[in-house]
Amino acid sequence: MAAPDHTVEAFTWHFLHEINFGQGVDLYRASANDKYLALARTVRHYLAARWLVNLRHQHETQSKSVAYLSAEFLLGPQLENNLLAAGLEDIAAQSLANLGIDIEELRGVEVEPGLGNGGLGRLAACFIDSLATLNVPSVGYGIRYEYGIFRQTFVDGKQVEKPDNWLAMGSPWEIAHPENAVEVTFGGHVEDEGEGRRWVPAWSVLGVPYNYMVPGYLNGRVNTLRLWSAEATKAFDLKIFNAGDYAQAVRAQTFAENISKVLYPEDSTPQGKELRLQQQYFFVACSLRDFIETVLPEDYDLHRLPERIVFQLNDTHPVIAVPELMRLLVDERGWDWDEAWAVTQQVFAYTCHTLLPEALEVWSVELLGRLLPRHLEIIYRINEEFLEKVREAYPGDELRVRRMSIVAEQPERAIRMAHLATVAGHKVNGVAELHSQLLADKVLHDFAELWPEKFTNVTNGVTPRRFVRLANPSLSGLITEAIGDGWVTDLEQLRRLEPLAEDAEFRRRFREVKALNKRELAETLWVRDGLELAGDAMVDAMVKRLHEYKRQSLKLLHIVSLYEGISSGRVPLESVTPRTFVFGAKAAPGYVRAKETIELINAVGRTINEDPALEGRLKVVFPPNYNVTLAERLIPAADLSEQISLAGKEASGTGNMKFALNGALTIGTDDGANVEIRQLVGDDNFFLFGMTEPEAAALQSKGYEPGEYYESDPQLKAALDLIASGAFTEGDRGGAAGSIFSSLTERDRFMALADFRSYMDAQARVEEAYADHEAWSRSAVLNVARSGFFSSDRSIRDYLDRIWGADPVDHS
Ligand code: 26W
Repeated sequence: MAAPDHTVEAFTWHFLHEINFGQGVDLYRASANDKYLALARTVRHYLAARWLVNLRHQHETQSKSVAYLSAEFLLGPQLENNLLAAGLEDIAAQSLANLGIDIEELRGVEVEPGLGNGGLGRLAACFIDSLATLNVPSVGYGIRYEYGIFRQTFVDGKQVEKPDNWLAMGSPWEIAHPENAVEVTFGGHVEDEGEGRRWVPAWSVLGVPYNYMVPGYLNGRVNTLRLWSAEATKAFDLKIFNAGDYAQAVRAQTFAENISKVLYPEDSTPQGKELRLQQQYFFVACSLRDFIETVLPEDYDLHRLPERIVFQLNDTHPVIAVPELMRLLVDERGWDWDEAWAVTQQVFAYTCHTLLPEALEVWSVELLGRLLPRHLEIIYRINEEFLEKVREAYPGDELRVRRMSIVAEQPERAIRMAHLATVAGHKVNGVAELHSQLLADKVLHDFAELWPEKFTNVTNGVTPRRFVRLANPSLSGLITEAIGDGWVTDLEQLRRLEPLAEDAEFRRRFREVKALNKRELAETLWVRDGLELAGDAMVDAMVKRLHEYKRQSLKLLHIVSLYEGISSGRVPLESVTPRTFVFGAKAAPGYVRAKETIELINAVGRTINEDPALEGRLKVVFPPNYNVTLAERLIPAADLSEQISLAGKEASGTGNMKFALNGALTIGTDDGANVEIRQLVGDDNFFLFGMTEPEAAALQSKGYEPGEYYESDPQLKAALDLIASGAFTEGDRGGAAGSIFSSLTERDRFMALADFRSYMDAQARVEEAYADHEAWSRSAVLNVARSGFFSSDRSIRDYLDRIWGADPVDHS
């Protein structure tokens, strides 16, 4: 079935067909949602034809593909991206305009699938976009949460979470295939069977696949994202119902569906909840069975599995896939252990996304043994065989054996999922050079010493389609006019803009673009949240999850110190650069300190925004519910990008890359990918401050006394005392103000006070630099020109070269 013609007429025919026969309405009576769903399905028609061709070709050629296993995919709004990838933007706009419909309006109808928390989930979305654009046959496997990341609202400045019922209005980009449902079992016990073992599970659920198209950019490739939804094997027990116990009759159903009901909103501290482990095993078991039994030919010899697939583990969340594959090969296919282990090691690779010890998942043996008794046995065997090798390599070094063991004894017997992933994966990578170095030197040092060749780095990237071409059409136009549009799929071509940084006219037009984006952001924030943005002020943006290591508190100290300086008359108002501080941040619902920080930011913001003495020179704007849709509006309007985490804590960061590519200058520490951004854009075009990782580590081990910094720096003391005084919290010295004051002056785990002075000095350099618009925009243009490296296309090419080893690029 050929794709519809790329003409306004054909598009219109399909759209009206969907309005009448898809939505069952006449156009004149169609709701905005009807029109949006009809438009989405029309675009789907164009992509589906290619999808089928790809799937058929892949089946025929038996080509190797990449499976990206991730518990999160933060996809963002789909309509625009699919219109762009299919080359239908103008045709669609014209077709709808002919029918008196403004496509911009329909864009606003879409609810983005918030199936992720932050960096890790968004990276997965950028990666599947690049895999398709690079023509790599690949499939993303994940969970179709019925409720995504919570909707954040502010009540009196406090975060209040609302359920994200994103499917309520229908989801036109997915196609369900209940006929391919997979049964997944849990619980029960294990018994001997011949010389093998047999798992006798206690209960099961059905995994129903929902397929999403992942189109490459104008290359005719459409890959698949397969998200699993849990359903009851026995939906409804009529006998129990007829016996009158209605609730019991549907209990099995609700119990099963709970598994894919909601995304866990934590992004750093696992709660060790049983349902979370059920979610992880559920989507992994569905995905392995799906690939082996539906993608591979019937009688495929799994000894050759590594020729057909590599499973990339997106952090430890899917690592239960390792004992699952061993179980499928040994228990179900009767292989002996070693041949199964050899194949398992070849097909798995592990990407670590964190440095925080508390973010490394460990599952108690009690829970794992109860939910997945056979998998626990297999993990024990993997560990025994592994520790034997450790003892061979380091005879008598039992301390090392205990350190490296996959099974932790203290504080309780538990499975270290990062150790399991490192032992099983044929490659382990960090997500920025500094991060990968710290993984090898510290977090996984013993393993890097034992297997140095196993450890590598792949610095993160972002897709230029969504985060430049779509998010910043005016900048894209300016770039394409100057160097053509090859940059969209070859971002290093941006380098050709370098000479234009010296061109005053280009710089003027560049500033015009930034000003236009600011006006559009102001419009968006006004309509979305009733928030006012001063059109001509510097936009200083800090948008990321709320976490103490990211140090939103340090940003707050800068703002409070500026305010204290002005209110105390120490700083003449006219000397302060008009600046709008824009925040975007969700806090994990159980993370009290993070929620207090949000509350205090809003309290300080209200005080500053309502203080007439400031004449609007300083403003704090904190739109609720920061998500991909808002990021696309906000990032192109920013002048200054805040990347101020304590060195050695942010694995990479990807927001930092998006800001640099959209012509914002970075103020940041030498942490994560900031280091590589600074190296590429040049020291003169980056506001570096703060301790390096070794300096921070040295201060930590020497013994860090935040109180000393509080006492010795009058500006810092004044700012902290102002917070503690209750000046921003209607005189309330307790609550958020009190606890943040004491946590910073007594513990300050992420050393915000130690970096305060250096940060303030860097901010003074920012003010000075911003006063020279020509110099600032020259730097901004150089940031764009020199950030091509941070394309997720380059990251995927690195994975192909360094980890996946093969060149599964499909040249069809
Ligand atoms: C609750 C368990 C948990 C623990 C860690 C959930 C999610 C995580 C993620 C690994 C946290 C995360 O998103 N890490 C971020 O990953 C990005 C993509 O590589 C990096 O750019 C960020 O630096 C890192 O914080």
